[in-house]
Amino acid sequence: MTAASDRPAPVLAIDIGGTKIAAAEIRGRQLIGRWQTATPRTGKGDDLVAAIAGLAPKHWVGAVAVATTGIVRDGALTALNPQTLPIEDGYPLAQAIESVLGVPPLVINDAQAAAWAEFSVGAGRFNRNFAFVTVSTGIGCGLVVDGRLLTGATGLAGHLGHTMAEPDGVVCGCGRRGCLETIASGTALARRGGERFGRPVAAPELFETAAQGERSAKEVIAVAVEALVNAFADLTAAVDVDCFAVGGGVGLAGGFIEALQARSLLLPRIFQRPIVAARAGADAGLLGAAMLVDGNFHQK
Ligand code: BMX
Ligand code: ZN
Repeated sequence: MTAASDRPAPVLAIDIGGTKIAAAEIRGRQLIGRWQTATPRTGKGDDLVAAIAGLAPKHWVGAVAVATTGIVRDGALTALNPQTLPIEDGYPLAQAIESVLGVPPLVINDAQAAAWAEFSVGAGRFNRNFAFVTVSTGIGCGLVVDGRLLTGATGLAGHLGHTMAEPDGVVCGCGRRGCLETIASGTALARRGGERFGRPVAAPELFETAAQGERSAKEVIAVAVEALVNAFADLTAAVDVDCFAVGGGVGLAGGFIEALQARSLLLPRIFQRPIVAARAGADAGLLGAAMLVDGNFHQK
């Protein structure tokens, strides 16, 4: 038996998304407590931090690790797509969290954190060059190249959702036109489905309707699948990815990964890579952030 004092101190992990903030106490790889609240979408970083302070356990934790949607640079958070999370540019998140929790946190992008969990204990554990792609409200991506997580000098590394998919497409929240996120995210599928159906359609309904054989629902999904597969091929050409793991509510919807796999077989062989389901679960961001702080990951 291990004495309590021999066990590693728990890490308080926090995951800030556009709709919810989750917090968990993590010891080793085990979640030993988990709490959740709605994300205050006020545009004020201080309101996010107040919500986090309300969620956090009041007892001592060894370290604090934060995964968040958006670009993280030197502990400061900026929304690339403010429609996903409205916040002031360069909000000093690490500093604000330290002032309420008393511990300087590690702060990292949510998809980058989840990629690290997938790479370490999930679908990417047998690869050295690996991409985790979450297709949810937005499209997030984290890249591991030669065993190292890429965050990028300005935190932008892996933002595959903001690569060009449709030159004449709609303007994305990031300011570019025709980003992948405007075609293949859950938000985009709902918008494009709604345009076809003439009424609001949520992504799950679009999938159900497509499964029943409805043509326009199938077309909307097929366009998203094609755009994603082409983005995967571009990323493979750029950094020679060994394997793609796909997660997120849309990514893990019935038949979606199979559709990506089938479409990728139409690519020239050199660009084809295995596409598999993510395995680290919905809490991969929390887990990955905790693992990074435990492993003394340093961002410059
Ligand atoms: C957006 C961007 C990414 C994020 C991705 C997935 C913002 C606020 N977020 O592309 O940083 O990783 O969404 O985020 O610009 P999710 O909240 O949809 O999982
Ligand atoms: Zn964009």
